[in-house]
Amino acid sequence: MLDAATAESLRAGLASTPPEISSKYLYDDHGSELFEKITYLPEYYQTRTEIGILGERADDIIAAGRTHELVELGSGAGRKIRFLLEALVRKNANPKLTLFEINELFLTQSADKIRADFPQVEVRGVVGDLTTDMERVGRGDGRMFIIFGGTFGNFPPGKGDGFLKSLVAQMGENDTLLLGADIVKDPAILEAAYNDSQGVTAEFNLNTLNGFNALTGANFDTGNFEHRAFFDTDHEWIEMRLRATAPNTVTVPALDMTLDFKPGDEIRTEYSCKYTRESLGRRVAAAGLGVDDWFADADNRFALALLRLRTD
Ligand code: AVJ
Repeated sequence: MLDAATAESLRAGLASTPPEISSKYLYDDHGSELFEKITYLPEYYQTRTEIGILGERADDIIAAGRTHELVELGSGAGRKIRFLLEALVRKNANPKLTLFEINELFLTQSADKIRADFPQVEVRGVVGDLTTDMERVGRGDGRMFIIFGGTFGNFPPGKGDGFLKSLVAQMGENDTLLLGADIVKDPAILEAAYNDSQGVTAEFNLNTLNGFNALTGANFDTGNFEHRAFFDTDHEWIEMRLRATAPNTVTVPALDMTLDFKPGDEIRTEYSCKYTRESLGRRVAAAGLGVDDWFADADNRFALALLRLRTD
């Protein structure tokens, strides 16, 4: 059964214009596999660009942060943190790593692998949800909190500020936040990254409906919808939507709702915000953060922004 808070937020999403299903439902097991596949697509430059930056600049990033401890928020498959760990070990007598992750099994596996490969690093695992349990990481000094990838881009302005503030509440003046940011660029390049020629992103997007069905007992038929992704130049974000291709009615038992779709009706499934150094600065200012350093690739496609608490 659905808990009341989840049901309420699903209902509110569906009642908005256009109706919305949160992008977190993209990442069931199948969706996570599809996203992994996306990261290797020729059009999807983000992951390989970020890894390239880490490969070239890890030592500079650790030096700029004056970092003793890494705190990875939402530890992924662990490909990326290793570059920073290697740099930390080169610079530091007592290197530490905290992994903060919602999935306990995943956390234990990642932590064990890192302990085996980096015996000199003190590794700590913390189980929690980024949006509600941030205080579990506790306080420290010279910590670098890290959110890799374009994950932060999923929070359009106004959403995700609570999460940022709860993170800032754990940060001291010598701590930093390293935030992955996809850079605003030629819309053709951006749109190609979300409309790949192999159709993997389309399958990933449509899979939202399977996740939604599993969660709510709804009967969405993915055959009645098609993938759509476009760059909104005013807001500087990519939106993914699902567009009805045939008239259809969906019942949602857990929400006690019936949804009617005409051809052309759309559901929003994801925002992916794009930034410049300046626009990211404006975005995080309300949470009390400022951009202290900016590590971008030579083609200015992707950046790792180093943020600190603002002192002014
Ligand atoms: C995982 C949020 C970084 O926004 O680019 C990939 C998700 N969506 N293709 C992104 C995604 C469509 C991705 N993030």
